[in-house]
Amino acid sequence: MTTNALPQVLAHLDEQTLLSMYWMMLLSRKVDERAWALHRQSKIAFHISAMGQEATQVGAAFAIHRGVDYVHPYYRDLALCLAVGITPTDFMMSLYAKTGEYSSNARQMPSHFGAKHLNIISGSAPVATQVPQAAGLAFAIKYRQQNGLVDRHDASQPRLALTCLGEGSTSQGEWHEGMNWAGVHKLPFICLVQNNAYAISVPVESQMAIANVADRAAGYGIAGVVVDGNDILAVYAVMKVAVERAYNGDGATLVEAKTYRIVPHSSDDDDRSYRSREEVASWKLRDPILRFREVLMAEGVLTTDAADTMDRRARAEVDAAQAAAEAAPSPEPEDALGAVYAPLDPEASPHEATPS
Ligand SMILES: Cc1ncc(C[n+]2csc(CCOP(=O)(O)OP(=O)(O)O)c2C)c(N)n1
Ligand SMILES: [Mg+2]
Repeated sequence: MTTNALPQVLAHLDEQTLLSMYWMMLLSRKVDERAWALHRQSKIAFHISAMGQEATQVGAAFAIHRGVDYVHPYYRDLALCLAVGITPTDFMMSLYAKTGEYSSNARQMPSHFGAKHLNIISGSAPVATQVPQAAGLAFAIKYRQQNGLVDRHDASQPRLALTCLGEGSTSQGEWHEGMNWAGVHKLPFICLVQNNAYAISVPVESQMAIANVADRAAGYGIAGVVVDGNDILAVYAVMKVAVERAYNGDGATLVEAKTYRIVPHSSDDDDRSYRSREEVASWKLRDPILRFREVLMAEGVLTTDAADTMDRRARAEVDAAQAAAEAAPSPEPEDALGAVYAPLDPEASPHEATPS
């Protein structure tokens, strides 16, 4: 899908929503840029980036019912998770591993997003393990709705599970198991593959013998679609169709967003060893944020002044988030000996248990 979908999608989205989408992409980029700088200043130990993939992630987030649908993200989903409700301060607290950090009280590595109040499920480091877990969640959603089981939310409310991973991770067995399960049980499930052309140093051509990950959808009996992942409105449109399919009980969708990460794999990678500077530069020209900015300006939704103001606001938010994280206390060494997970209330039902 290309920007041919533009008039239709624009008609669907009011100006405020379009500006919110732009804001989320911008905020994610500013948080991301600061994280790289903090790493190079030796203030934080590690960062893994969403830069270049903001259109895919924010487009997807705006298509789902945020906070109600389950999201089982992967490590690169900074923009997706910010759009769902994680704050820049939350993320900075993870980078600095400070006491009170939102996802695990600083026990997880940063970018292992997990927030119960937002229905963001915490993942583990082995790639693709989130896929069968998310398919299992989708199975639970369907089972509980079919059996009228009362949930935290109204059981009659349509709901789905969304998971994300990179194209390289679709070589893992877990991915196939999860996709097959979603197909067999016709689950309210969306798998968003963010195809950024590399799995660390391994180019996609060395990863698979076919052109599109989405072509495999037929093998699982589910819908598959390829979309330009640098075009936020195209991603939003494709995701909306997938969301409606899930809500209507018509089964799962495999969405493949073709995109590119414009920075190294992580703060510990040197991408000069496996890709040319010319290639990276050519993709920077297709930066999804600049592209969306041009669309919004052409449509009269955004002016240069308004864009500059948003830029300054995003920087100020990042400054405040960094200051808050730096001011927060670090864990005591003996905290490492405590419980890995928050203690659960033994009186609560398995579905209602909340950390005490
Ligand atoms: C099972 C497993 N094998 C290897 C790794 C190391 N690893 C971390 S990220 C990554 C590359 C994944 O590439 P891709 O799925 O394309 O996602 P991208 O990072 O490009 O977004 C690898 C090999 C891992 N975390 N888990
Ligand atoms: Mg990749």
